[in-house]
Amino acid sequence: MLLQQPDIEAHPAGRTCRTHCPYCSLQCGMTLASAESGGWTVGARDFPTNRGGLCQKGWTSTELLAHPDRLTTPLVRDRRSEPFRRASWDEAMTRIAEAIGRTQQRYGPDGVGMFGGGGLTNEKAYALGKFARVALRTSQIDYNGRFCMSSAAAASIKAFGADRGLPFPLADIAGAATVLLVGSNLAETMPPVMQHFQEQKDRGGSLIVVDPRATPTSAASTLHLQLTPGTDSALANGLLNIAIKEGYVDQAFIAERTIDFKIVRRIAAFYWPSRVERMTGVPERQLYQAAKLLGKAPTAMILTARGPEQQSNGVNNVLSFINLALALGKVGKPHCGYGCLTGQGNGQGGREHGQKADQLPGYRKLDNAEHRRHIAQVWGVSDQDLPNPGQSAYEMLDAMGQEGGVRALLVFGSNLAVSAPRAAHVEQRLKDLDFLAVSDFFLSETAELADVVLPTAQWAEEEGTMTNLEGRVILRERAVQPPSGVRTDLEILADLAGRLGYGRYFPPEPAAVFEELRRASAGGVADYAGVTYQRIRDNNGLFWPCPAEDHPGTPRMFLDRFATADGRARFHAIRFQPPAEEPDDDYPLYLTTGRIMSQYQSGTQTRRVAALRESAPEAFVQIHPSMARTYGIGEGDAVRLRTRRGEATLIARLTPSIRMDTLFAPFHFAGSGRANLLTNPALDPVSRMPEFKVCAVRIEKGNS
Ligand SMILES: Nc1nc2c(c(=O)[nH]1)N[C@H]1C(S)=C(S)[C@@H](COP(=O)(O)OP(=O)(O)OC[C@H]3O[C@@H](n4cnc5c(=O)[nH]c(N)nc54)[C@H](O)[C@@H]3O)O[C@H]1N2
Ligand SMILES: Nc1nc2c(c(=O)[nH]1)N[C@H]1C(S)=C(S)[C@@H](COP(=O)(O)OP(=O)(O)OC[C@H]3O[C@@H](n4cnc5c(=O)[nH]c(N)nc54)[C@H](O)[C@@H]3O)O[C@H]1N2
Ligand code: SF4
Ligand SMILES: [Mo]
Repeated sequence: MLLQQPDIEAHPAGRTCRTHCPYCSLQCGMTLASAESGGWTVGARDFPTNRGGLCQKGWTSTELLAHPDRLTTPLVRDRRSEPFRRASWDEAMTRIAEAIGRTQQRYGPDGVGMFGGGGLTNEKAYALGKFARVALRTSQIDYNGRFCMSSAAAASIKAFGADRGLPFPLADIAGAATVLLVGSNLAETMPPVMQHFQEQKDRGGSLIVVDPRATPTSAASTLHLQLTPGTDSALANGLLNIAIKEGYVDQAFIAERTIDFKIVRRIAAFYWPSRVERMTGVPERQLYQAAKLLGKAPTAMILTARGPEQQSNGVNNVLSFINLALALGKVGKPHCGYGCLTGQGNGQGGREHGQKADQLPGYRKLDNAEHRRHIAQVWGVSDQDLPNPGQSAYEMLDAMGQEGGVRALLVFGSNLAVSAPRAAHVEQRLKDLDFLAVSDFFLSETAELADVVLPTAQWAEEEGTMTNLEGRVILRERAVQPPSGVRTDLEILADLAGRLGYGRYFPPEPAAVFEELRRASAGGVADYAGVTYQRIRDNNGLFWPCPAEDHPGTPRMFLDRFATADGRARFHAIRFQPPAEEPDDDYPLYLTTGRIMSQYQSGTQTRRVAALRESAPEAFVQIHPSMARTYGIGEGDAVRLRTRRGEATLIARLTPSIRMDTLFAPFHFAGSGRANLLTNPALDPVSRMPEFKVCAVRIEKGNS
């Protein structure tokens, strides 16, 4: 056994701490109570989002605190062919500081890159972005949110002038007469949120689900549109065509609060229902039914998730649904609106405070002179010294170790070897690096490739703020002592900054970082100036923008005006474009990828929880029984999937819930079952989002 058992210093038995779940963006309220027998028990809390509910992942989350695989000492090695050996913090940090110095001397500041995560607290995301710009002076920093909601974020900024995933609280859903849920499997990805949809249903509301698969979410719907993967904007334009024809559009709203409807109207004319049926596979009758449910409803919401967003046309897909919401006049009014269902624990806050390649804190822009000046002044540096925007996540990974690319990489909060598209290529690029350091609490598949691994604290062992999918800033309280030998990411950054001569810029305490973040974000789009830890405790969180300590926060945005210069929302002319790759003779099926209930993301955490592993132990692919018969494939057979990127071996699961022409594989598993060995890194031109949701695939039985 490489690693020692951690010795968790228990708090007095009976102590209960109010906190939030470590995983997804619902950030369910939970309590942790120290048990007589040692360890901690999880309780659900009546927080406005989860109302006393938790999913299986939340209930089992404390199992990882004292897990035998837990890293409790830094690991180093001289050569990647050698096994790791334990090292002191001083040795590990010295190695990293020296590697940074060596690399930057040879290749300049941009020779060193950083990769962050949407699971990091606001304090960490802020510190990471500042560390890159101030201590490393590199432009090369991006994060896994690029793979998550970046298309929806870009679309919201284009249409509304600002991006807050949901511009209204979840509780508003219950009051919407119709909800159109596009490419989201909430019943598995955020189970407790279904309470809000149940309440909506109980009040007589309708739910329309758009997904190529029948899912537990579509099972709760009034109408399921089972479209062909990658045809979302054709569907949205088709619904708009009917809405215009049937007189559902809100002319007064369009005239008062929007611009550019005329061009969109002209484009919608080309998407008559029978044509859209041919393009999307959704029957005309269902198109009319959906348009009517939306058009006649006094209030309606359109919500998107990764289905339409993780495509090379992701931004346009989202814009086409925003067009529909605007045309119906269902935005910027109570119980109405467009929203993106952000995914990671801090998927919202993680995209606001500077770990993105083009961004500064407060949702400011690195290429805006005024924004640069403000942040430079808060940081106490010269704006001349701030680098320019760098490469997006996949572009940075693709260039690693190559001419002009990053040569040394520091990773905080992402497991790229499993979760990045075209994973075998990314794995090779990670190996091409001169130096890789990873901070994690387990030896993830990415950490396994590193030169230095730093053991970091888990969620319950440090405090920090997260911003949930509603834009509500919440506080995760520290409930447990970290095992001895473990440091927080902020402590790691502070130590490293000290070694690079920038120690005074990087306090290790979350509260001190948050105070600075408040000042840095002041006056920005995502303004946290009025948020304090105490106010969060007293108010069940605070919604940004919250510009002053006497400001109540902003649960609902866009009620009077949009965040554009003239206050009006923009329509965008969107023509349907097919995905980058479509089925052909060699690769005759669509492959789409996503999530299942009991695993989380790259699985570093959830594959280590016994109950979760038992319920989803191995990589599998869903295939329609008729299609399986064609290939002679039976339930439980090992099958090989091939795409132009590579091949993967998975177990066949036969289910009539999937379209005949489509396969679905979850991406949570490592090794030869990795879905990302297959996925296409074709990028959206605006958001630089890879096309995780559509590619062309061939299936073969067994290992033949
Ligand atoms: N259990 C669990 N929960 C999670 C996570 C997890 O890993 N596990 N991760 C969290 C994170 S980071 C995120 S981003 C969210 C994601 O949450 P979701 O977006 O709900 O999850 P996905 O399974 O990625 O995709 C949703 C649906 O999109 C459908 N889809 C596939 N192709 C298309 C298409 O072309 N068009 C349309 N309209 N739909 C399509 C899929 O069939 C799938 O059911 O979940 C969060 N919650
Ligand atoms: N094929 C396919 N691929 C996908 C997707 C898909 O739908 N299909 N979805 C994409 C999406 S939406 C996302 S969000 C990404 C997610 O994929 P990843 O970026 O790999 O996300 P995680 O698996 O959550 O990785 C987080 C890692 O950091 C560690 N970690 C967690 N918290 C902390 C912390 O506070 N500090 C440090 N230092 N480490 C921490 C965890 O142990 C884990 O190893 O995957 C993307 N990849
Ligand atoms: S829904 Fe998300 S936040 Fe809630 S318990 Fe499950 S994983 Fe945790
Ligand atoms: Mo995500």
